[in-house]
Amino acid sequence: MKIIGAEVIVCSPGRNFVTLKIECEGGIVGWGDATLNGRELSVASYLRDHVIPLLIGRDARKIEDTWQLLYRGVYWRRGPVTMAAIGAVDIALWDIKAKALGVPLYQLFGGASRDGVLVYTHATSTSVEGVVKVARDLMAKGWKAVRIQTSVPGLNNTYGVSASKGAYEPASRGTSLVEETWDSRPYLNWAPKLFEGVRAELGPDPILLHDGHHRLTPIEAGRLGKALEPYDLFWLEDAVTGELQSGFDVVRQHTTTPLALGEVFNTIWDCQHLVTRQSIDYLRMTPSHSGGLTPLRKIAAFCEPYQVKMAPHGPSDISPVALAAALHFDLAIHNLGIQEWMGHHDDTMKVFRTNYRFADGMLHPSDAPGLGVTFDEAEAAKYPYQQAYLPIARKLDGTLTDW
Ligand code: EZ4
Ligand code: CO
Repeated sequence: MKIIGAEVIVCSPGRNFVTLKIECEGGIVGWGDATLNGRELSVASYLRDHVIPLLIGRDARKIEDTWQLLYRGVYWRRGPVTMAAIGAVDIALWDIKAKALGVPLYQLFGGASRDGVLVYTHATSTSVEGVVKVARDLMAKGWKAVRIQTSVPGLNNTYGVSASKGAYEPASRGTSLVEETWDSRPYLNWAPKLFEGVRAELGPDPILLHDGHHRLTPIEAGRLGKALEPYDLFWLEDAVTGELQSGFDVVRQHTTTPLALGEVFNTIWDCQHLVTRQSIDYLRMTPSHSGGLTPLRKIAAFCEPYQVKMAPHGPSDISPVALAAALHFDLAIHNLGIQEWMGHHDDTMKVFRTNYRFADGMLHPSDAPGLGVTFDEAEAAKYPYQQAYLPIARKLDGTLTDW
């Protein structure tokens, strides 16, 4: 099963996506997702200029050896651009292998460990009343788990809240960077009141999550986790940046609120200390940004004895191809926590034809062979790439801080 062609397709149906198509002798096609929000073209170049020339003529069945070639065989390892590119190749090769064998991908990972994958989505608003209403509407549609984010009184324009109506979408088109403001004091005062208000309205049953988006210091995060304990969060995500791994040891000393981290990690080395020290509870690494399903399955196995559960990142900037890859992984591994599913723009869903299905708060990847997602190239051509950037954040005195 020789690889006879590979192509990178950049399109912008609602937002930018970088998609890899790999074609084999005999006509089987596999799809991979190489999207890196705000730096899309760098991954497209990495694939087109450096990776695809090495793929042509290789045996598509040799997934492990191809992964080692693209990771270990390059000398310059790791980093988001490299790992997103390798991830796209790896996902596409697993898609091809499962299609060649005529099975849904999860069957190659040991089969289903559960009936479906528990998913959470986002409820965002400017107020407690507003976010309660959004959460109630979601629960009426079957959702069992909801991430709660609101504006922070005293700060204009904060992560997680739409500037316009509709689903939250952080990237904005054009070259003028959106600036958000940040100050930990008003946030630390607000977050416990927010969750007190939400629990008072929604009661104890719904699974509630919250994302701090890397902005606190370890001691601030410890205080927040402690203050949120009465409201039974499923997790507090990205309380502190993951670069300071020992910072999570400090957070742990102060709170029993479960901690999630890792959406920006790309290799096992980013989480080694966190896992072995048991200083996080959920690891947010996802197949596309982590170099594919091959390394992510090894990372899940590494986490298992430490009782750290996998909870892949699933924002709208991860395409339906990588979401489907995550769902096959989630269904099969033993140590699954939860899967994020933010949903996609209607135009995105015209380009990516999916088979995954939602019922009772869970997603199932489908029993179609391979990933179960196809990419409509003619439709994609209607949505050319548009330059777009993620926002930046500044403190009240103008200092640039983590977004
Ligand atoms: O900010 O995917 O948990 N989800 C998130 C996302 C990230 C975006 C960045 O591209 O934190 O909203
Ligand atoms: Co996040």
